[in-house]
Amino acid sequence: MSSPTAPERTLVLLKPDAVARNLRGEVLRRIEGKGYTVVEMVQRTATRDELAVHYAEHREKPFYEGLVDFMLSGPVVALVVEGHQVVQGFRSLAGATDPTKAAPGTIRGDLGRDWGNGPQENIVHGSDSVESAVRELEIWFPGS
Ligand code: IDP
Ligand code: MG
Repeated sequence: MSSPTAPERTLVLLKPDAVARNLRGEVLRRIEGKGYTVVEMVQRTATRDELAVHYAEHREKPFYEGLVDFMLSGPVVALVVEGHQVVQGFRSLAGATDPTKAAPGTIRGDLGRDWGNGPQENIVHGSDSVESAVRELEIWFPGS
């Protein structure tokens, strides 16, 4: 028998494409419909400095500059989402990175597409591990 687990928190970002296309409500509906709890939510434009920290693992990738410019192209909505196994659970809701390949039924599969920039505009960010979530939440919601 498995032992009880503590709830987790993850960072979700509604990227500038989701905000520009008025998909906030649709994405929130899926998160809340799944049963997770939105415990913090703010809409604002990111800074280049915080994106450099947030996307540090991608700094050497060929798509890095384009990704940062896209993330600065308009406001994002940052969410703290809570629930048991929410880190993995939200990644599952979000679907594969490339919205062209993401399965129908997922956020990226249903709402995202290629607009000529490859997999860049894919609606949402979700932390990829509990450790990443702790690190990323401190960037977007310091001290919370
Ligand atoms: P993830 O968001 O599914 O964790 P990562 O590999 O961590 O995917 O990439 C971070 C973000 O960088 C993606 O969500 C997407 O917006 C963008 N991205 C990833 N791969 C590419 C690429 O090959 N070209 C353009 N943008 C990319
Ligand atoms: Mg990632």
